[in-house]
Order: sequence, then C-alpha cells, then structure tokens
Amino acid sequence: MDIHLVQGDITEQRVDAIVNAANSSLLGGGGVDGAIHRKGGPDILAECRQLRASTYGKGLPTGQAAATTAGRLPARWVIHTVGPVHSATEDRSDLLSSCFRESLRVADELKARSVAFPAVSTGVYHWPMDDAARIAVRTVRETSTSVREVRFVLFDADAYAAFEQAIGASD
Ligand code: AR6
Repeated sequence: MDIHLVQGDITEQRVDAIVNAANSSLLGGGGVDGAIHRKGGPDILAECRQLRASTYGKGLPTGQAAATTAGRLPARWVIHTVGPVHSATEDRSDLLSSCFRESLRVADELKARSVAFPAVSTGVYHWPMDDAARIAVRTVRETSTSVREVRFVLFDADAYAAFEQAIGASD
C-alpha cells in the first residue's frame, strides 16, 4: 500500500472514497462533515437518514464506519466514521484506531482502491495532532486491506508536518 500526504481540502480529492469525520447522528455538523455535506449536496444526507432508519437507529457508534455515495463530490463514496472525543483521563486510542481499520474494511467491501482520510478527531474532538497522526499511520500500516492508496489530507501545515513525522518514525 502507498501512503501519501496532501495539504488541502478532502472534498476535492479524486479518489474512490473519502472518509468523513462524522458524529454518531450522521446528520451533519461542522469541520470536515460540514464541508462534505455542503459541497456534496443533499443526496448524501438523504442516504445518511436511510442508514439511521435501516441500520443505526441509535446512531453510528464511535469507532465504526458506514458508507454512502458521494453526491456531487469527485469521489465515488463517502465513508462516515465517528472518532472519539479526546479525554485527558481515559485512553480512547483503540477507538481512534478502529475508525481507520473499520473505514478500510468498508472500503474493501466497496472494492475501493484509493481512500482519502482526514485527521479524524483532531478538530472539534480535540485529539492532539501528533498523537492522532501516529495512531492513524500505524493503524493503516497494520491493517490488512486491498486498498492500494491511502491519502491523508491535512488542512494546514502543522497537521502535514505531524503526519510527515509519524510516517518517518514508523518506517
Ligand atoms: N479537508 C480536510 N481537513 C479538514 C477539512 C477539510 N475540508 N475541514 C477541517 N479539516 P473535525 P473531529 C480538519 O472537527 O475532530 C463535526 O462537527 C480539521 O482542521 O472536522 O473528528 C462532526 O459533525 C481537523 O484537523 O472532526 C462531529 O460532530 C480535522 O479535519 C465533530 O465535528 C478534523 O476536524 C467531529 O470532530
């Protein structure tokens, strides 16, 4: 698997699937989630409502992932995952790791070969960027998957640097 870093906007990525840092309601929010629904149009939200009605009545649990199509976005699918809120008193890194593992599992079900991830949990959910980058890189490297390209799409230079360091450290 090739791992690439890009500084930019995940909604603009031309890959098979982009991953959304969603919340368990699947009904939208700010950050990446807001941008995906805004640019992708109403079809994504309609499919999210269907997922809630059919499979996730109580919401998508933290650490899990579920897919919709991608509306007007250049990607074919959006894989929605729910990161954990960072806690100073409880180690929730298994849940953050699970977001990447489960997203790749769903990507395999879709037969997606290229997947773009944002830095899940590092915005509204306050996960420290360096630690999130280490967990993200380690997990995708350790996951057995048919995905050939993982692209981490980082919004700013500090996030990019954190992922660059994490990739170097776990080579
Ligand atoms: N492309 C790439 N990265 C982005 C983009 C973008 N368009 N926009 C923001 N980021 P966040 P979370 C970065 O808050 O922490 C939502 O309200 C951002 O700088 O989107 O998992 C959901 O509905 C940060 O580094 O996700 C949930 O309620 C990273 O993406 C909650 O926020 C993640 O920030 C999820 O919080």
